[in-house]
Amino acid sequence: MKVRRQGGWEISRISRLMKPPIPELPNIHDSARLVTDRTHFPRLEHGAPHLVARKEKPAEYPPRGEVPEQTGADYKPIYYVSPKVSSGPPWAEPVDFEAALKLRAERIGLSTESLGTRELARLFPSYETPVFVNGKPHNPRGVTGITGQGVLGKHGENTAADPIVFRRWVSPQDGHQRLQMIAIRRSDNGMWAIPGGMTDFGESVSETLGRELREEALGESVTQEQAWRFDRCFKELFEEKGTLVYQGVVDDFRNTDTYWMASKVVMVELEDSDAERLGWDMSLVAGDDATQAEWMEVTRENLSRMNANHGEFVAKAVQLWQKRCGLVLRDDAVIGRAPGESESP
Ligand code: RP5
Repeated sequence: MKVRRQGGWEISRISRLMKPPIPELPNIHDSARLVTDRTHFPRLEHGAPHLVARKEKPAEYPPRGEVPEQTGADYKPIYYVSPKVSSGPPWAEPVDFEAALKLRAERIGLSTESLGTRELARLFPSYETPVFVNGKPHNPRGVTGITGQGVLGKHGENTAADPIVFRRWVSPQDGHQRLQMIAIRRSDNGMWAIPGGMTDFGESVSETLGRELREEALGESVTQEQAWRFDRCFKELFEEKGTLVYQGVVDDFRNTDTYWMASKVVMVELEDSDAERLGWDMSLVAGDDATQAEWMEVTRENLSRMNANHGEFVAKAVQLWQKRCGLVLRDDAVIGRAPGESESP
């Protein structure tokens, strides 16, 4: 019942009229919920040691050195810089730390003479408490068995933004209303992930959120003109309705002791009216460095298989979503009510 018009999708009035009615919501006990208000996320606490970045790695990295249990024990990290980075692509800083430092300092008009921790923190900003060893930024989540740039473009923290986009969807199979999210499959490690990406120089976080969402989950299906419209509308959507879920270091498989990923994670629930504003029928097409894009059900099982600590980002987003709408989510993505909760207006 969708009407495809040239250069874009349009949701027809008929498809809206034919939308299945919202089913009666089941009662969901605490024991069956994905998260409750009391669920903690220890790995999202700033400074907590990484798990993924100590055992996983891109195929081109050498094996990670052993990370000792106790601090002060013998530790021999392996140094690795990818040829993708050392060949000097526009997205990477010079591998030489002093050269990169000089470039950053020049950009903000800072002298490189006698740099203290305050100046270094300005030059190498971090979402977490910065750690400098001999004037160089170090991963605030501790050691990883690898030092050197790996495949990351920036010295110290490499900043990304992650958009969590939810929608409610009535399953034609069982008539339950379920929570879904936009997920992509990454081409580098084959894992399902939030469609996030690096913040370009001079770009605001809400711009990155919208642009990455469009590039990775709408792919080549949009014209240049539509791309501009999407980017503008998504940016507005995140600014108007977005809820901050997390801001800090990401437990990413590319991280090293001195180069690491961090992100600002923002959640938004997409309604039909938002899709209409975007002129979008909510269909997804993988693009950029994604091999698949899907509306994935927010189940415990799906979250446990996500890239980095994205499953925890989404679980925390669900916690905030529940508080906001007064509904609860079962661990198989079914939306319901806590027993004893009355119908919300
Ligand atoms: C993750 O890598 C972030 O959470 C974000 O989703 C992603 C950004 O890297 P690219 O997808 O741009 O490689 O750590």
